Amino acid sequence: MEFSCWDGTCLDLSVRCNGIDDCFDSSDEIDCQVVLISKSSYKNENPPFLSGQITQINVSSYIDYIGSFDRSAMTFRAGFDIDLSWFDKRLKYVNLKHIKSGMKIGREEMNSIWVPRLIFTNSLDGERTLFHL
Ligand SMILES: [Ca+2]
Repeated sequence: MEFSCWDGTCLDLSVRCNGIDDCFDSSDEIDCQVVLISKSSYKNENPPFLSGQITQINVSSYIDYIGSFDRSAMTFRAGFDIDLSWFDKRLKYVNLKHIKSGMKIGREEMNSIWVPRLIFTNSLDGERTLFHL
């Protein structure tokens, strides 16, 4: 299948929304959102519910580093990568592609959807959740 750039150039559909400007006019990278949200009914402060059950969140993590031990203050620094996954049937998905590492959504989309809060209560930097996209 092919995609037609706004200037009429035809390119393979696989280059549509791949993060690279393939069309001379960059039209292959326009409207590449992954998540469609119903602005009228979606409330991002409410978690999704499946048949009245609590939302299941799958968590995986690994430690990047541990160091900077301070015995007197009883503190140390650590870096984590934490992946969270869940299903939100209120969302519709478009422009999905098979990517081994998985697809990521943009910051604007991330700010528009419900995301579980992940809190480290004993962090030196205070209670907060950081997202790196
Ligand atoms: Ca492209």
